[in-house]
Amino acid sequence: MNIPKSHPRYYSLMTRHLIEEGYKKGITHLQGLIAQGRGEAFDYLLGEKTMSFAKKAIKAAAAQLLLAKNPVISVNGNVAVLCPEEIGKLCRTVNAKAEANLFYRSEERIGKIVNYLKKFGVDCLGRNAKKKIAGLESKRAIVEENGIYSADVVLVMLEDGDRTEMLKKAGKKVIAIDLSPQSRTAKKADITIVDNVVRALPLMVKEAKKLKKKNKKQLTKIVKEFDNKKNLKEAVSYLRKNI
Ligand code: PTJ
Repeated sequence: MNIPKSHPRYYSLMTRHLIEEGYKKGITHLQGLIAQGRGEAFDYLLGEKTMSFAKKAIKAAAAQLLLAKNPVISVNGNVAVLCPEEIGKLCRTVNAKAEANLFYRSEERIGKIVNYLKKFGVDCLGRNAKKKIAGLESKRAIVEENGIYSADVVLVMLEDGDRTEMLKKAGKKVIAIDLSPQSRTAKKADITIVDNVVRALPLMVKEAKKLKKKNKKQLTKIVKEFDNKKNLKEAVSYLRKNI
């Protein structure tokens, strides 16, 4: 469908079509369309803009990723089609791995995501997932030994559930991008970016490129000074005001 660029909600509509295409390609799960709608409702209240609380979290997240020894970007069916290029850029900037990890896991979908990301220069893990994250009942528990299993920092996007809690129990730092500041994932993560992945990821790449010039001490200070609870409160009160 041809959406005129002058449409006031052009970018939102284009995103919707990316998810639709993702579903037709067998990458995005049918439930991913519902998750997209849920996100859109929050994004509408945010004015479809990256707010100051998100910018603060993006800076802390970029610093945390640069400090990591084995950072991994977890990719689901929505994220794969929404921002494949930015996943590649972020992996290269912070020296991270990408791993396809799905709630509605099927080896067919994992393969499709890995092949799709290859077109964008991303060597995505996920096909050799033989390890399990302890305490997690869902198929998100199935991970690669060299990827999420041994990661010290994991970036999760667009999910609500108990994975963050279990990843933290396994000793990892978790960064989440979630339009809902009240989801379980948002509340449990160490750093939560309340923003749309399509805006947050490019900003994270930009921020990481800037922060690369800083030393370990300076990066640690940025992470330590960030207060996730306070930041989430700011996001909630902003959304309340906008209703
Ligand atoms: O691809 P799979 O098999 O792993 O399935 C993944 C889905 C997306 C179906 C699954 O993670 C899911 O159902 O997610 P939820 O529980 O609906 O949670 C999605 C969360 O992400 C909600 O809090 C939404 O507000 C938020 N969200 C939706 N779209 C975006 C988003 N956050 C950031 N950017 C978005 N574009």
